[in-house]
Amino acid sequence: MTRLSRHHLQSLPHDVRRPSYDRAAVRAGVVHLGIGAFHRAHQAAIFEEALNAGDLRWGIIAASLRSPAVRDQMAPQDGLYTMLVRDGSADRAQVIGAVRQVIVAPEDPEALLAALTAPDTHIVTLTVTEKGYKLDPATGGLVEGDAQVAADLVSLKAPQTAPGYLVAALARRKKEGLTPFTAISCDNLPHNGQRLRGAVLDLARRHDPALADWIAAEGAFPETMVDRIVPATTADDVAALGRRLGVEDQAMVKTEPFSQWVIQDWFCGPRPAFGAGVQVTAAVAPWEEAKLRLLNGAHSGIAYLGGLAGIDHVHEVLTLPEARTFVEALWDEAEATLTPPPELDVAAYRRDLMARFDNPTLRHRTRQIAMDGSQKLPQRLLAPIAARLEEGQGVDALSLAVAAWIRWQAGVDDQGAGHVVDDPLARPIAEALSGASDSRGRVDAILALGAIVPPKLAEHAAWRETLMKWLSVLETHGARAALAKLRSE
Ligand code: CS2
Repeated sequence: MTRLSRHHLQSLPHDVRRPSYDRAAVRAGVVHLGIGAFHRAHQAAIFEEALNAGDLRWGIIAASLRSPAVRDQMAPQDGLYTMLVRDGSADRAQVIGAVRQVIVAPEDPEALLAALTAPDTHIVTLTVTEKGYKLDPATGGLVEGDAQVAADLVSLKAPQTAPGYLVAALARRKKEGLTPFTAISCDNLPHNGQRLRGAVLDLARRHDPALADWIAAEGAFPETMVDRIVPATTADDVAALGRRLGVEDQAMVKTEPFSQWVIQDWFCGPRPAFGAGVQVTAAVAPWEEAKLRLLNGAHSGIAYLGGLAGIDHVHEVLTLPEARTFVEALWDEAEATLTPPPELDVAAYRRDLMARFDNPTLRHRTRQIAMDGSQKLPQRLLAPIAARLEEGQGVDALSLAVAAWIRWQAGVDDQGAGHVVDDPLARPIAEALSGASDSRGRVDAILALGAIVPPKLAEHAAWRETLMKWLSVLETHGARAALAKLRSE
């Protein structure tokens, strides 16, 4: 089948929305690092609205820091792709034209540095995942033992990491008398702006203290909360869209109607007139914390317990009454640790979340969410557990989710089917677990790892027992029995 390209824009079915602006007149005001499906369904769709509204400064030059896969999907399509919004019954299709170019950074570091240094570039957005910031969770500084960090500490001629690219480009901007860009982290990390700023300043200071001072004084690193569920696209999705469009779109993304972006009001240059779904505000942290602990915390719990029960998709896990009770119990526990923003009606938010998880047409895989647990657990589950323990409150539902993550590390589900543990710490975790012979030993081994569970929490004797109790139920009776036990308690 022919690939989607600019030649097809006029002949697509009438109900497909497409760019209403002249793509040739667009300037690239945004450089994005880490062009995965999430960027294409979230920030790119938002900059597309600015373009559709006639402000042509907000085209995107995007980069992959690792593989050529997305460039190879998008380049033959003139950067065009379809965003399919699935509400559970009908689908809405929109072709997005905001992405002007995709650079594969390891192939052409100079091209990415040139884009970051261009006077037209006002905003740099990042979705490089939790691990892409190269920060040590314990110290908050750059991970010293990482080979790419080590390379960037020696030279920034061909940077290896996201902070490396930002520092190298900011050095050039300073030299050329340009202003910095606003660097916006769009990853699910608490205080993501502060973390990005910390990584950039740490690296800059080690190369040139004056550069670090300039970035600290002139740069902007707003905190953000990003929210939209974007499951990985499957071959079936591409085939079905091809039948609908009459052309093949290998870069399509599928997502839900909901989209939210809360951005701290801290820009050092121009920004678009953001429309619906974007809030620019002074305080992002309460939004971020509520979203991480309610949405993402429940997601991780559903992923590990559902995955162990051999269930492939989030909405299928939630057909089990005991899984719904678990999610509500986890939310009861997590909610009590929040100071939600005054505009957030938590009861309504929880209802809406359950409906979003129930969306049967999204087909969000439990295995996708199970990835990188070591990077996700601290902010999603361990932080609310620590807060509750400090108040002497129970933590059964949150701890069941953590125990399920430990159980997941064994690489087999309750039926004996194998899975790959996809996690940057998979090796040290496996090594730690290999010496343990029972549930207690496995809990002790994980708690001793340091890199994941904060020491103070790891030393909490009563919590250790709770974790042990749930891991033992999971290992002896399986995830469904554990969910039933939580329900009956
Ligand atoms: C998910 C998130 O994969 C995961 O870890 O929890 O990607 C989630 O879908 C988004 O944060 C929703 O905004």
